[in-house]
Amino acid sequence: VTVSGSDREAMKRRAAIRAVAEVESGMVVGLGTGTTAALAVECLAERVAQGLKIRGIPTSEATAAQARRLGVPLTDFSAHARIDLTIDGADQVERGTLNLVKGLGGALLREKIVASASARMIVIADDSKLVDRLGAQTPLPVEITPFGYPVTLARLEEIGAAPRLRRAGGAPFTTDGGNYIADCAFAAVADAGALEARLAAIIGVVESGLFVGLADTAIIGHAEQEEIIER
Ligand code: A5P
Repeated sequence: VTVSGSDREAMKRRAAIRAVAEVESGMVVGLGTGTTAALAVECLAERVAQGLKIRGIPTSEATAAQARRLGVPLTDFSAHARIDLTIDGADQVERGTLNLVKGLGGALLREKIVASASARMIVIADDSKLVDRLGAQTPLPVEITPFGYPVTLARLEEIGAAPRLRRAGGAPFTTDGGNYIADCAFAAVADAGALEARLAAIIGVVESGLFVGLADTAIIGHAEQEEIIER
């Protein structure tokens, strides 16, 4: 069965609409990054135009720009240290645990800080992202410092990560935080928590795109309906 781009878009939108229905007036809302999260920001903007009173904390400059354009009020961690609800996409969602791979969009560091500061995180995705076991479907993005990056890539290689420095038009891709991304190939990830700890222990690694125990709810858009999975 082939799924057209517009079908996939409809699945993402279905998940986004359902997630935004969870937002209540007075909330501080974490705003994710990527094409799916952008649909949630669109839905949220519609509700704000109808009188919903919220403030958003964006996970990227791109999302901040979208929110400003659509009239979603923004705040930051110096004004609000806690987020009530974050809605974000993912590259892989593991069915049993709701552990995630994130970062193909390059925003994993801010996304992880926002998710970790949230009372609740809802991950939204079309059903191509739902997997039984995190693994080789996509690379695992790892944010690394530009300084000494060849050393850090070699250390990633030592733990079997098969890293590739992400590039954009010839030069290394640079994150909002001014760092680089190593896209790491892994086979099936048996113990996401252990792998996350191994990656975090490498000097030069800023953060990995493994999100372990951060998502509380997954809303998966299928062709005909949405599926809600609680952790
Ligand atoms: C951004 O850094 C990523 O973590 C995104 O959440 C992820 O790439 C999903 O993006 P799409 O919704 O565009 O697939």
